[in-house]
Amino acid sequence: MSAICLTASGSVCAQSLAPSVSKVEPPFWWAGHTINPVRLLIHGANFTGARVSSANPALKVSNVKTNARSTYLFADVKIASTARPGDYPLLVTTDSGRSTIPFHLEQPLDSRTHFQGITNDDVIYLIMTDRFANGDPKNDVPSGAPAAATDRNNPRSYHGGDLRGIIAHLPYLKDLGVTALWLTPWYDNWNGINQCDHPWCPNTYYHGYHAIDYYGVEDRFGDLTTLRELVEKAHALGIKVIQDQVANHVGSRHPWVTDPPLPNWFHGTLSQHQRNKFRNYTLLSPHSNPEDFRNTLDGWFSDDLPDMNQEEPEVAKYEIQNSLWWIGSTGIDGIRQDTIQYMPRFFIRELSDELHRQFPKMWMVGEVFERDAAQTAFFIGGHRGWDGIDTNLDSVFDFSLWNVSQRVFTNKAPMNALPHQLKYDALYPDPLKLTTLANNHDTIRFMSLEGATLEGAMMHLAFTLSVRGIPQLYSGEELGMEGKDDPDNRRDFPGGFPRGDSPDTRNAFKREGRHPDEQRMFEWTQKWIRLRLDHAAIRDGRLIDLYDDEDTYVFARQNNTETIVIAFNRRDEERKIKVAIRSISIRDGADLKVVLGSSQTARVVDGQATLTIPARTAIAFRAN
Ligand SMILES: [Ca+2]
Ligand SMILES: [Ca+2]
Ligand SMILES: [Ca+2]
Repeated sequence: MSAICLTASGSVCAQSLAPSVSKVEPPFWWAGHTINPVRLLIHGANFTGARVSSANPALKVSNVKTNARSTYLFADVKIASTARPGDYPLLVTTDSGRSTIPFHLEQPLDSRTHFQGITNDDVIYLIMTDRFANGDPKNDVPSGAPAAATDRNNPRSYHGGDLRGIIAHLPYLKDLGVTALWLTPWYDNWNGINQCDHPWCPNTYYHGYHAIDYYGVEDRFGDLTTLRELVEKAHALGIKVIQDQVANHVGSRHPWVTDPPLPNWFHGTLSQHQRNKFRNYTLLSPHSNPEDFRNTLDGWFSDDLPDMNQEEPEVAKYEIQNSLWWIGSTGIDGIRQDTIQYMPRFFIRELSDELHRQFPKMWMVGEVFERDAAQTAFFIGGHRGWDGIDTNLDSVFDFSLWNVSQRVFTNKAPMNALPHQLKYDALYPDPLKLTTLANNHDTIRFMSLEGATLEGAMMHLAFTLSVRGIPQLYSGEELGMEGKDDPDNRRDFPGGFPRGDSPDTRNAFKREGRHPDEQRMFEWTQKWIRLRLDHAAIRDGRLIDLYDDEDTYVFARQNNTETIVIAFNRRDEERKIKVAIRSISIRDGADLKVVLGSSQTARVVDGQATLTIPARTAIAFRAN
């Protein structure tokens, strides 16, 4: 935006001296918000000695600060609780002139239909927006972007998927049965083609993890209006939306990198910073030396991911407001917080607390990508760590159980490695709160693991959907899609890209477009989701181990009204397994009837039931 600069006497001032405003963050806020005053970060020029005022008495400005280069202005804006939605421009004045700071207040979204949080009643489905469906070819190559950055034949290029494509396929997701969508970051990323000396270059930021604008929607994906439409239409179908937020770092093309709001905005600079050595254990251990500990917190995730300095209160404030702004302006229900362990624990707590203060049901899951449950447990909320901090974080992904399940169902570990892993639930204040992932966009797809079979993939999925926790699936796994390491694990969803140079020849969003194995996997996924949604015992009941050996695992999910018994057999032949069902208070004469799979009813006799479990499958029984 541009503004005419006038001197105090009313004449047009010299542009080089007068203040000018190019960006206001956040661009709007709400009256009656728990964060009040809101702190604005205003980008522009010539802010030396700036004074900021509001013509409207409903807003009061204080605590104004400029950076040394006079390119950034910080200002607190206190909003009267009675202020109506509308435009509330502020005025920045220096001895050389004045300029307008655009700002407005919005009507808050209805908290009865937005900000619902994620619970054990949900099944989360991860979508990588660029790779799911292209609903709007007009945004495939934004103006000024190199044409070569969009190329479906290059796994590191943009492929054209967008928010409109997700909206178009909401009925598919509803039919599958998932109740929440986690979308990879929709912050605006740089549109160009990145060159570097690493094997992953040239590349683009199609994945969205290199923000250049924390308040912008990626122009290849859509805009804020489309995003709001997506949330509303998803909600209308009973599907929640989870935003992927990245407070740990921004992209190296962010304007802050050459012109930071404060000298300590980042940990280091583009030319002078530590690279993260990923000695992640130092974040957990009480015995770490400060140098290694700080490197893991402050080191850059890669040379093109500048690390935000949350120890600077202005940075922490900016990021917390940004997180709340996205929730308030779109009505989303949850947050997946990227690389959360590389941020100070006090900041995780502050962010969690502020989210819940404004949106009591809000839910945030942190990515602590560790196969060691002690490390993931350290970051979940509900208990204090040795450092005295309770992060109050709602959930973490259960990478350790995911890892064991993949090994078990590709025959690299015995079946009873599952209950042996689950014993570490003792480390969590409430294991039901874990997010149990089947896979994600950073991991090899199940069908591309060594030793993978379709039956193995089916058992892995059934396990993820029936064990304790909030299950999270990755788009494409419901078709048994293949894909090795990044970016191969981010192949396009077949049928999402029906136009362009190399249009899809089939549409796997529809039954007739799926191969027989894909259809088998799809129906299986649908059934296990349905089973979970139909039985509260699977969603939030106790998990009780009933039987385990090398090839078989049987457990119950039990609440006060029902008991569901889930049995896995990975052998090539049917097994008959005697289970001490009395131990879960199921009386003699009761029947264990099959509710998913094919087997026969098992009658409880002398406190025991003999379950018939067919070869290489999972089966679910209901007691009574
Ligand atoms: Ca597109
Ligand atoms: Ca962009
Ligand atoms: Ca960090």
